[in-house]
Amino acid sequence: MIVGELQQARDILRTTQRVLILTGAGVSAESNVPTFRGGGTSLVWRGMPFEQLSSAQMVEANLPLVWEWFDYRRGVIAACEPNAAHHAIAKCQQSGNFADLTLVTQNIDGLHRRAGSTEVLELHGDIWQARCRGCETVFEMRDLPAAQRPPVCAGCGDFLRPNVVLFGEMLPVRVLEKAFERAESCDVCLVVGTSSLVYPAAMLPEVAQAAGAKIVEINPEPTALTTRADISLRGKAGELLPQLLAEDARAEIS
Ligand code: BJW
Ligand code: ZN
Repeated sequence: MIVGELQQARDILRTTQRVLILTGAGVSAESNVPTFRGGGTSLVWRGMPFEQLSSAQMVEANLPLVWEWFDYRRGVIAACEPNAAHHAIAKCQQSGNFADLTLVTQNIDGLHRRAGSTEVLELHGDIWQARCRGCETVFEMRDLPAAQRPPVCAGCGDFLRPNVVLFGEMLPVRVLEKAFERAESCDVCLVVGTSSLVYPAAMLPEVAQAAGAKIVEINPEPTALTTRADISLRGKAGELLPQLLAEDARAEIS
């Protein structure tokens, strides 16, 4: 019964100081950003599965196609606004209700920052940036000529690529280390809108749990994490997160 479980989750959070929130594509679903998986389907573009498009191999094999794919995605995301879930997290960070609140996201859409979250550990990069394949310099997409594909590095002349982490690529080391440090020291790991299938991100709740943290999951569907979670709230992030993170966590849920 969701009301009872929601109350239980709020009770856990009431006595908690250190929280790690891990978000995935589902947190942006109510902003109309398509998820990769869920509902029994997997994202496909021009007949190609996203696992093939968003891969290290495709950057090597067909960089112009990778740019087309990410230009398309940027166009979709540009029309999206942060939703109640992003806002609830940002508000909670700003309220200082928890002594330590770490936000880790697998999302590349930038919607947490747009909602006002200041410290966001972006594990899979940022779709609004490009990076030089040669010298690794990072550029903001808005500073690059939209007509030049692939864009060229002003410093070394090599081609740029989207500054995102594709299958088969390493995650940004400092960001990942920080996320693991926080996972090891949190009391509650709140996992929102992720299928928990992609590693190493999916290891964070496992590490937190091994170190003694409780796991609370929010997802409309069961996931790879559900059986391990202490509480699994079945519902939408935009509906449940504002209730879970409401400042008056002592109030009973009606
Ligand atoms: C809602 C909702 C609502 C809907 N409210 N919820 C260990 C074991 C097995 C494999 C591996 C392993 N370690 C590494 C691997 C390989 C690979 C991997 O994990 N593969 C698995 C899929 C099998 N990992 C990697 O390659 C990673 N790199 C790496 O490990 O480097 C070391 C290495 C180097 C070289 C060789 C070998 C190893 C890199 C992973 C990078 C992932 N990148 C992507 C694409 C980013 C760019 C792009 O956008 O195109 O990141 S893949 C894609 O999946 C994207 C996401 O961030 C990521 C996670 O997806 P997420 O967020 O969970 O979304 P969905 O769509 O899966 O789920 C949405 C959920 O929302 C669903 O559950 C819905 O029900 C729910 N939902 N509405 C709340 N309203
Ligand atoms: Zn360069």
